Amino acid sequence: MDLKNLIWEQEGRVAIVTFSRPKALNALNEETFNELARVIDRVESDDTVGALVLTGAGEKAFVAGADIGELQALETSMAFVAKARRGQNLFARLEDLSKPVIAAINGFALGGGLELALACDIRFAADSARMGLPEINLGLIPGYGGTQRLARLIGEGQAKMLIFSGKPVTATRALELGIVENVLPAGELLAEAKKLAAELAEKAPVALALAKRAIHDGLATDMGTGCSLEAHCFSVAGGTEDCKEGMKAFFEKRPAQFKGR
Ligand code: CO8
Repeated sequence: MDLKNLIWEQEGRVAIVTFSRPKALNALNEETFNELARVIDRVESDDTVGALVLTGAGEKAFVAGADIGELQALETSMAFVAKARRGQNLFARLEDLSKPVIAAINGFALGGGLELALACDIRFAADSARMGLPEINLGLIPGYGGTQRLARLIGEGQAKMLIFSGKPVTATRALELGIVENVLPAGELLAEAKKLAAELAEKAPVALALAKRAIHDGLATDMGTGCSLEAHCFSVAGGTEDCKEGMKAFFEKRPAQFKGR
């Protein structure tokens, strides 16, 4: 792909996309958003991609937030709203991808950078990483879904601690809080994220997409409606060729060969 601020690589069925804007610690400017939109389209439509890993270039930052220079240039409240909605819509599309997305947080994930990671399915962090929502220190609040996703993920009180104080937390604390699923030595982070992505990319794609749908949409509703959605997704998975293959392979004591239908 022809990209300036992102690097696209593919290893087998895993796409690895690296945020790379070294002069601004990989901060998200409009150009990066446009490129991320193209990456999301590609991942959704490309059958050779089964999982996506997002990471940051260099050792210092995953993504240090929205580009503060661009925010400074906004003159009206409506311009702030438009920018927030654009980011929210893009991160919603990322979250909505039918394929698993893993954030490999290699350094600072601040503001929009943490909000980006929160829109991923699974977060691995380097032991040296720092995460936070420091917008309050700019006289702002998180605007790319952070107030909503963080509170849902770690609870209202802990989310308020992070958002009100603006203080970043260490990777170990992020693990305790449930912001990340795993903390690894920096040198092993990407390899471990890619390893998990490769494993997930071999699962039955329709079942994986349906599990993701049931979890996401279920969390947005009550238990009864969620269970009803689960039963529906379960029945769709049960009608796939991959389901027949999975059960046949079980009794034949061999690995299943999934085809995505
Ligand atoms: N935007 C633009 N440039 C940045 C950003 C950023 N978010 N972060 C770092 N940079 C630049 C610095 O200006 C600096 O540039 P230069 O070398 O030209 O001076 C370069 O990157 C290196 O940064 P530092 O010299 O500051 O490096 P340090 O090691 O001293 O500090 C930090 C590293 C702690 C990560 C520090 O750079 C920092 O605090 N960065 C800003 C973090 C931040 O506040 N992020 C939140 C931004 S706001 C946001 O994300 C809102 C999201 C919702 C928007 C909704 C739309 C309205």
